[in-house]
Amino acid sequence: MNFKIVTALPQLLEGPLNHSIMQRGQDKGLLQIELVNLREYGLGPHKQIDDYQFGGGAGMVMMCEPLASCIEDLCSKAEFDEIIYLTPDGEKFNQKLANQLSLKKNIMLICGHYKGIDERIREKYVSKEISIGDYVLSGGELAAAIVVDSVGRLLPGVLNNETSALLDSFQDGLLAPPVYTRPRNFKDMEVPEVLLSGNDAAIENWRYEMSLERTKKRRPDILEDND
Ligand code: 6GU
Repeated sequence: MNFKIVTALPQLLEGPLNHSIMQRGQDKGLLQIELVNLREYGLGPHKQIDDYQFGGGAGMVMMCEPLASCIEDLCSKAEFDEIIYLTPDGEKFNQKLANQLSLKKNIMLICGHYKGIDERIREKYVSKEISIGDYVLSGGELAAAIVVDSVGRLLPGVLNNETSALLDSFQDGLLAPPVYTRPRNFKDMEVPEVLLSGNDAAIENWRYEMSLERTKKRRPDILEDND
């Protein structure tokens, strides 16, 4: 799977996407993540990419021409299944959307800054708009990193143990159960006995009950969404 991430601040994305599981996915050739510096498509000697907004008001808007030439350049080299703009007014990102995106081959992500991008770019090129939650970030880069991480780890072979993604919180509509490792006793707190029993059926049942209880208590909204 290929991600092209259009950004004026590629440095913001170099760290999060080039370590750990995302790095392993890239090393194994299962995942390609390419950062595309929008500045290279900027106008004039200063490579301008933003300008004051029509109608007045504080904050700059990312201009049409640099974005359009960047997007058209990328589209001339590959066919994109989705061109996604990261924006707080987009569709709320969740595990279901991550699962859907993990089935695609080529995805372009566009990161906005300042007041956002010119509306005409959204109309002409963008196929999907995603928000990662009800709060405002300074730009789309951190949101793009979240989308790429959550989608990338779902690709077969990226995680060591493929079943582990299937047991994640949200993947089956429930939060994940609590987990424990050594020591068995930590500051007088014991690991639940059932986990030491060797009884796989009992362990599976306990984990399910804990998931259910935790979901009812913390996120009753996702239980309702399942029906
Ligand atoms: Cl995708 N972008 C920005 N700038 N802020 C956000 C967001 C995205 N999702 C939530 N807040």
